[in-house]
Amino acid sequence: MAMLSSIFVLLFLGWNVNLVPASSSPSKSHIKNVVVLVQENLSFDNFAGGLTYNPNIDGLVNRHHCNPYNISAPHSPQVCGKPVAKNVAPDDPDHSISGGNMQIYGTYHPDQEKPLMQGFVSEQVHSYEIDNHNISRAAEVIDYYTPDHVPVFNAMAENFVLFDRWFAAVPGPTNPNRAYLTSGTSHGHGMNDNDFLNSTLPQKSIFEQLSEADISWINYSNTTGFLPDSLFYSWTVESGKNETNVKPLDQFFKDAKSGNLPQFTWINPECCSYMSFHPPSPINMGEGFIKSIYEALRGSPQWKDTLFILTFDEHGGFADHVPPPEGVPPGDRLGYTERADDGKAITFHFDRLGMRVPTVLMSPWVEKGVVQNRPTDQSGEFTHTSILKFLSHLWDLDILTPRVEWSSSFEGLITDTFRDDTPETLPMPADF
Ligand SMILES: *[C@@H]1O[C@H](CO)[C@@H](O)[C@H](O)[C@H]1NC(C)=O
Ligand SMILES: *[C@@H]1O[C@H](CO)[C@@H](O)[C@H](O)[C@H]1NC(C)=O
Ligand SMILES: *[C@@H]1O[C@H](CO)[C@@H](O)[C@H](O)[C@H]1NC(C)=O
Ligand SMILES: *[C@@H]1O[C@H](CO)[C@@H](O)[C@H](O)[C@H]1NC(C)=O
Ligand SMILES: *[C@@H]1O[C@H](CO)[C@@H](O)[C@H](O)[C@H]1NC(C)=O
Ligand SMILES: *[C@@H]1O[C@H](CO)[C@@H](O)[C@H](O)[C@H]1NC(C)=O
Ligand SMILES: CC(=O)N[C@H]1CO[C@H](CO)[C@@H](O)[C@@H]1O
Repeated sequence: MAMLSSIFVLLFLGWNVNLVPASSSPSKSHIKNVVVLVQENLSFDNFAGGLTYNPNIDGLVNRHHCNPYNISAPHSPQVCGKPVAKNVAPDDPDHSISGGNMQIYGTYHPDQEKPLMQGFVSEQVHSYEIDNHNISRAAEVIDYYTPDHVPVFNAMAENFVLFDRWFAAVPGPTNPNRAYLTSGTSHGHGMNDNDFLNSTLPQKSIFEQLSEADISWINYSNTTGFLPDSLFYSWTVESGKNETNVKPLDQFFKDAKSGNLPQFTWINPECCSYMSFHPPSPINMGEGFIKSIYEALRGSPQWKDTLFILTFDEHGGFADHVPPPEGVPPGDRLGYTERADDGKAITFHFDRLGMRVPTVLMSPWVEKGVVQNRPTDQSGEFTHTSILKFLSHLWDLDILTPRVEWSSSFEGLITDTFRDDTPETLPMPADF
């Protein structure tokens, strides 16, 4: 016991475990431009769980994370994560809300179950009807990458701030998470339904708030099958901003180069076949994409005022070992019902967060090599709506929803010291 606690103290003192100071208003003015890129569908353990530059990272390097092959069978073989994830994941895992229930709780209909994170493999076996002895195929949902697989992301994390306890907003798919990211609620949507395709979400978004406050924004988009996130909202179309404030991605590179990025840049990646990381996008093409965005910002005359936030919309069905927080305030009172694969209905009240996803803050105004776990001076957690909380403080905007209010801001991680050692270029993506 005594030995354990001294190990803990050593770990705690010896590494960059950051304490977020409560008040940091003088730092705010250093950031004039905020750039957000939300990539697709990978969990923290899958993408970042193999990073080794700081042993404090809450990943898989010092942990054996296993799931039973069949969670309903008493003596099922265990399937354990190994650092052998493939460049192209062949079987896109289930990431519906009901599938997420199975992954977290081991049942589609959680009641009093503990979130043991034991159902990822079983759900994968079920989704793909994987032959009863094909452990290596089933393991793809729990396998992970090493720094050699993801050198670009590794360099971003190592040079800036990595969050290892940042949760998606919804334990479900892309668009409900993207709606939480941009408006603090999905307005009762739990799947990628048609309302996301015809701009019918009625709630106030960050884009509307920024326009009201006369703060410039552009949604640069490379999407094909999905609308850019700003176009989820009816306001964006009714105000005519769909004509003026949604631009193709190529324009981002021109605007970065000429120093003409707006105060708020929102980037939608292509989805889902080459640059977004979404299966079957190759990991190394996604790495090439995030490298190109970083290097465009780093080379921009605006870099000195810029905060670049990279996150992932949701876990994409890939395994993680940290249970998502429960009992969290929803964005509003609207619930969502879907039918699980067993044919029975489940209703979700948006009162739990989604799985952990990798998130990095990059700026000349953040410290190098910080690994940020849970917030230490505030209640709440770091989650997608932490971005809205931060922006509300940065630009004096109203808090959009109770979920935003509950979320922790990260403005304490913005320092008063300008760094001139931020890398101009990042490594080349891996060939694997
Ligand atoms: C899992 O185990 C249960 C209970 O033994 C069994 O009914 C079910 O068919 C098994 N599922 C698979 C995919 O083998
Ligand atoms: C297991 O699945 C892989 C595809 O991921 C396949 O190539 C292999 O032949 C399968 N092995 C068995 C024993 O079925
Ligand atoms: C990742 O999630 C989406 C929605 O969750 C799902 O259709 C697909 O399996 C994945 N891609 C996208 C775009 O959502
Ligand atoms: C939204 O689009 C779907 C097709 O994607 C269509 O069936 C539906 O009528 C549309 N709804 C509105 C309000 O335009
Ligand atoms: C996506 O971006 C790439 C690189 O800038 C470009 O070549 C491609 O045309 C874009 N596609 C769309 C649909 O915007
Ligand atoms: C913007 O929305 C209006 C109203 O629906 C539509 O007429 C117009 O074509 C849209 N513009 C673009 C560029 O999508
Ligand atoms: C209004 C506008 O510029 N829309 C563009 C948004 O970006 C996509 C590419 O993702 C273009 O196809 C649209 O024309």
